[in-house]
Amino acid sequence: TFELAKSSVAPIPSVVPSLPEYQTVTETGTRTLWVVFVLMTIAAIVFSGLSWNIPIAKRLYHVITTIIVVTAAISYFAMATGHGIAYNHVVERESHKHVPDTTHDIYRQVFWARYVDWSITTPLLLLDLCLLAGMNGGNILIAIVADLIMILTGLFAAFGSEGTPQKWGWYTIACIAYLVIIWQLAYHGRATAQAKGGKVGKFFAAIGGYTLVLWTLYPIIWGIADGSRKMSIDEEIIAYAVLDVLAKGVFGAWLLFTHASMPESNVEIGGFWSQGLSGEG
Ligand code: RET
Repeated sequence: TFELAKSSVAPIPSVVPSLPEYQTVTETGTRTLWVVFVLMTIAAIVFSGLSWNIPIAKRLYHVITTIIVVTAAISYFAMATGHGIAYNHVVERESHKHVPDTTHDIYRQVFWARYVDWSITTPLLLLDLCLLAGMNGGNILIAIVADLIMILTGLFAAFGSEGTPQKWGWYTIACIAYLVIIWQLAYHGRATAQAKGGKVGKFFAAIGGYTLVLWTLYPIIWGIADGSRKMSIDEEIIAYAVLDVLAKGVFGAWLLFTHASMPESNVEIGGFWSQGLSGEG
């Protein structure tokens, strides 16, 4: 019987499978998410307050910019309370000399609530800039659709499997869409803004350049954090938090305060935008 028991013991595997690794948010990340929630809420109150003394027909930038920070506040509330987060299963291959290849399971959190936020807020940020430049409807539509393609293919990239074309394939498609946006703003936007006159041309070049620099940091952070997993979840949260405050809060304040002292930046409201508004200004 002793012999029987001995032979029924499973052989010890030559390669011990390693335990899965979970890459998750910690207290630092959660605290950061709450801070941004508060900042965006304050921005929403300030931006809507700024429209108080402004005739309804001239509030378009205020309306757009307030929706942007309200959306961000909602998305940060979701993420801070643990909503809008899913795990991406990454199978990492480890090859060592003299040892057979082993695989290592990694489960990394993807904050998909960001992409919901971005798919609402980035088209609106672009709308702010396109209206400031006085771009035509066709070019505005191209910029906004390219933006939606960029964000949604970026979401697919975030859930892409490594070792397949999914992750970096989607990332490449998103980057091409981003180039379309840059083309619309830097080429068509700049030209129409300059045609509108000195002040608007200069302001558009300044706020457009600021936007270009900030927006370009998003795919860089994405590549280091989500793409290559060289940043912890907390570091990723902090990087995006800083960028979001600059790209939404500081951008919005700059736009609304400058607009207040620059009548040339008024949107020439026509067609359906002004239905029922004439005479209220
Ligand atoms: C992703 C990954 C795929 C490649 C590219 C990206 C670009 C994202 C951008 C986001 C901008 C967000 C803003 C948020 C609001 O504050 C989706 C990261 C190109 C440009 C401005």
